Amino acid sequence: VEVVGADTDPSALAVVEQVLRSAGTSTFVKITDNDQAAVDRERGNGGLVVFVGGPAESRATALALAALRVDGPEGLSPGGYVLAADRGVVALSGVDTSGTFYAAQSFRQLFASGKSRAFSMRDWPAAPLRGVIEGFYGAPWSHADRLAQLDFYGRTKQNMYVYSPKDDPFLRARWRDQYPPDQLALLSQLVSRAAANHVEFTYALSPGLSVCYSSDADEAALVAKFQSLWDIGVRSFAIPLDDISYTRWNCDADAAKFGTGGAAAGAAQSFLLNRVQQDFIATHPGAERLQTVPTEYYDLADSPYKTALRIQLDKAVIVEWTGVGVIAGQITEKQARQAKEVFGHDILIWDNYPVNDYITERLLLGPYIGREPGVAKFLSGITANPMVQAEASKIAEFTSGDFLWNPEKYDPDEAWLAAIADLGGPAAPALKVFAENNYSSLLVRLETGKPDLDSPVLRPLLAAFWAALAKKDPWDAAAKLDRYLTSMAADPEDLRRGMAANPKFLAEVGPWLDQVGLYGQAGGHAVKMLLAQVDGDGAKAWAERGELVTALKKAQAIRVQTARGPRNPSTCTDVCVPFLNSALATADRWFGLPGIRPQPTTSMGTYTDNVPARMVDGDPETYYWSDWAPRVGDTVGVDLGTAQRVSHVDITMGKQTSPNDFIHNGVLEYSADGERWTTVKAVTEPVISADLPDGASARFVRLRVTGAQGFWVVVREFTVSTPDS
Ligand code: LOG
Repeated sequence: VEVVGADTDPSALAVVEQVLRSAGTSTFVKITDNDQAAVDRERGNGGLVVFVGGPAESRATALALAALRVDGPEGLSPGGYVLAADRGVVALSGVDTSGTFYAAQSFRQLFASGKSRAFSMRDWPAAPLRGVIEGFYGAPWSHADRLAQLDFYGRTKQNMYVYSPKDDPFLRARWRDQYPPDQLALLSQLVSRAAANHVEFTYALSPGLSVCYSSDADEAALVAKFQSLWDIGVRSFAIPLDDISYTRWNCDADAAKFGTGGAAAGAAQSFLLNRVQQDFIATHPGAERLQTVPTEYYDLADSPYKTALRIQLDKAVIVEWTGVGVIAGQITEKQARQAKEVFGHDILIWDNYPVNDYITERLLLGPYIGREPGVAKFLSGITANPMVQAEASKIAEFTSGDFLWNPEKYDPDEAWLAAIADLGGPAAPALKVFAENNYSSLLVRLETGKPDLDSPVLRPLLAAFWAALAKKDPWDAAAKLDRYLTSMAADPEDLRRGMAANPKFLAEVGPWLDQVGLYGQAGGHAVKMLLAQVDGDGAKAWAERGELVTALKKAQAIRVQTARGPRNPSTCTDVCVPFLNSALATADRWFGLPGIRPQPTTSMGTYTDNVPARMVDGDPETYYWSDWAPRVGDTVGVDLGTAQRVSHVDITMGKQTSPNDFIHNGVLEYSADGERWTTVKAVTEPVISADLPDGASARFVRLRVTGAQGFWVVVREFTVSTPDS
């Protein structure tokens, strides 16, 4: 039985009703709280009676709470609620309608856990603004993605979504243009869905690429655009000014009015924002506070620009800040307090996690870490900038949402497991294996001061295996390792079967999933190959070696299309490929095969998919291609894994269609430890063949650039020979 007030939040009721109906044990009855006779009758029937509504929504709920001797939610911060149950009565009461909605979400969670003791809880969020900013570069989320996200925010008690995809033309490139009606209709659906989930939909317009700050026409265009969104129900607005130039004006009028330099830019931006504040926000009762992202959003150093904002920008405007660094490894309470001071405004954090637009070959599926509790408590809140992959972003979003609600009690590992369970459902074990191998990020654990590395479960298993192998007793360790590698190998099938109800997720992660499977397969063969050698079974070891190489090649041939071009996905980063290479090197020594399996090294970037691995693949047709002309000091070379005797180096650079793409002025050098280098000779030609001194021992061999050049660098092969090869 559900007892509701005339003003009880409909979204809260929908959640409660879904829970009660899905329980399916008895019939569901809904009665209004002014029908006291019905309430008494139903209570007499002995069924479960659920009262829903805060003090302003339902009088009966307040009476039910009083009967349970539980205080109401009065005085809790916004979004707070009381949830109590005893002897067949449950009462859900929010300090506001959002609070009642969150009480319903907690009711859902507790009901699912099956616990039925009497209890009462008082719960409220630490951070006022908790949510997500769709603020990345690359393909914007789809409409269906966004609807699913908004429902997800409601379920995880997050209350903010900022609509700010960088590559939506109507937000940046063509910001002045009004939306065509069909697009406005879609936005209108998002706004309603946000409201149903108690999520504030913030519309963010980024005029900075072409705006004339002093222009009346541009201000009018901004306000007109905002008005068109106001008309479909948007009540929260932002004007982000990140990733634009502030040393170059878009119009002469700005130069004349504001002058030049950082202070002028701060003055110009304040001028425009203040006008929008006065002409739009202040004239629209019910509008939320205006938000902006300053052009200097990534540090705490005071500057003429920040000084101008601090003094001239209307205090009502909320300023977003990414922490120290665009991707802040850690954000401390002290930094949060400094940000408030140096920007002189209330601060909302734009947190660049799990965004992957700067590393499109990676998925960031690890937990949210590295932010001190004070960051959530003393600022306006946090919006996390997610990945292009919307469904896959939910893992990190679940954890940041958890942090924002109760940062003092936040445990990233526990939150992460809950996130995996929430997204994976019955397939949670398979999702866990997948996420474990897409785990590392640039964020830094508060407790250890270190970033999480990838593959946290596989890594120790590998270390134990190598140690056991060295002692010639690898069997136990091998069995444990093999079990995990088998779960990786089975992951593509397990996850595709187990999460078939979420085809969007599977489509997003497909190439990464296939790679995890292939690394699992290759790893299994590596273990069997090494064990066969311990057993003295050369034929079996050789067969396993073949399978290993085949799986590894397949893994490295996978391509995913990204906004930065085709990429080979990077899963199990810095763990799987080094393991497989070491296994091959170990095996090949046993086989008495010549050659060393070197790892490529370079300080330069990669042009499209011409990855460094291609200069050590033995195939002169493929090559590594740098994505810029080298600077003095840039290097390219190989890492042999361990220091060993080396005798000769062959390097082929340039290619037919780019014959000048080689290092025109460099030195060839080698080192045993990567610290102290021995020069072999200066080089100026694309093809190099050099003997190394007798007795030379090296782990690293490289070319170091000694003169500036305009040409990029192609390295087809970089080969190091040992005396016995
Ligand atoms: C952009 C953002 C992008 C992110 C990560 C902000 C305020 N702006 O460097 O759109 O997703 O970095 O690449 C950014 O972070 N600029």
